Amino acid sequence: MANNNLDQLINFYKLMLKVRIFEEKIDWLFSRGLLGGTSHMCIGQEAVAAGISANLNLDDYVISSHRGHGHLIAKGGEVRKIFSELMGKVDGYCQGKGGTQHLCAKEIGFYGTNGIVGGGIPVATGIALSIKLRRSRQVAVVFFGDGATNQGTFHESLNMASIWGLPILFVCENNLYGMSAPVSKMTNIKDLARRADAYNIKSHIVDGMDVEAVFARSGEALNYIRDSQKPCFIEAKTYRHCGHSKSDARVYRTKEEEKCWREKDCLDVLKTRLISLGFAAEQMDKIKAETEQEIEAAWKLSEKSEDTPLSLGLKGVYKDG
Ligand SMILES: Cc1ncc(C[n+]2csc(CCOP(=O)(O)OP(=O)(O)O)c2C)c(N)n1
Ligand SMILES: [Mg+2]
Repeated sequence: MANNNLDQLINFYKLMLKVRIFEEKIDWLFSRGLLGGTSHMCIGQEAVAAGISANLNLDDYVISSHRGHGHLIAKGGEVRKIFSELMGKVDGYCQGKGGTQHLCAKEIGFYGTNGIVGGGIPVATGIALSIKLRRSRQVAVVFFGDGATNQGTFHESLNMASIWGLPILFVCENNLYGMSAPVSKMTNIKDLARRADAYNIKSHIVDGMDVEAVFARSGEALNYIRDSQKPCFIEAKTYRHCGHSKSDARVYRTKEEEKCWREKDCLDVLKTRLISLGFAAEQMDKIKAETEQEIEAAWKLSEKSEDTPLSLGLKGVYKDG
């Protein structure tokens, strides 16, 4: 991205902040017992969804994982409808019947968060096959974690995408852990992008804390996919600052490690960049205050909306996982 593309950077800042403040609100609601069940936050990983989605058209497809609020908001999802879904309200994306792990918004090309680790990968591969059969220039983008690359679905899908030449971008958000299991103990390779080599799929490794780098690399990858009708793979090195899900004391990692990644936080990296380009800190504070108001207003609206019949959201029947 050209250094002077300030508007694009400001848009990234607004979007990433929106995702973060939305999830902080969810966290707060859980802590007050105002929201039941569980949720998987992407706090720390916002730059991956933001950078990639900025290269997508409305009719391109995004298929997500269990950690999908950021993917949906970046594809144009409405915060009010996500709140409503989590609250078990009729105004939610799935009329309040699905919750956080079954968010779906076909009208904006978002084909679902997914509670099954690796479950979205074959769905995305099927969608990519349909794109190919329809001879359109759309692409399917699927987000999944490091843990998902040990699932059979991952390997089967990469193989099919490669032999059939499917227009799909596989995005591995390597946040170093699958629940409490460090990636270094779960695989014997340093870079998960190497797994794409086994299927002769082109791959890139990108700093997932740097939205500009994610945007540039994924733009290149998506052009390659649209032009060559071949799949591509991105490994984004990232980190979730929060626990795996609602109740996680994070005993499997050190405070020093967490601090080290906090210092590389994607929003802070972007703020520093904006300041270096002459964007005033006061302007950023103003954007933050406006975003907080926007999230609060969305929450209030969804709170007022009607409970869906058979609503599970508020009753907290889901267990952590
Ligand atoms: C097939 C399957 N196995 C196990 C689980 C339980 N589970 C939920 S999330 C998770 C860890 C996934 O790790 P990763 O793919 O790295 O994604 P991250 O949570 O780090 O975003 C596990 C094991 C599940 N939901 N589905
Ligand atoms: Mg992980």
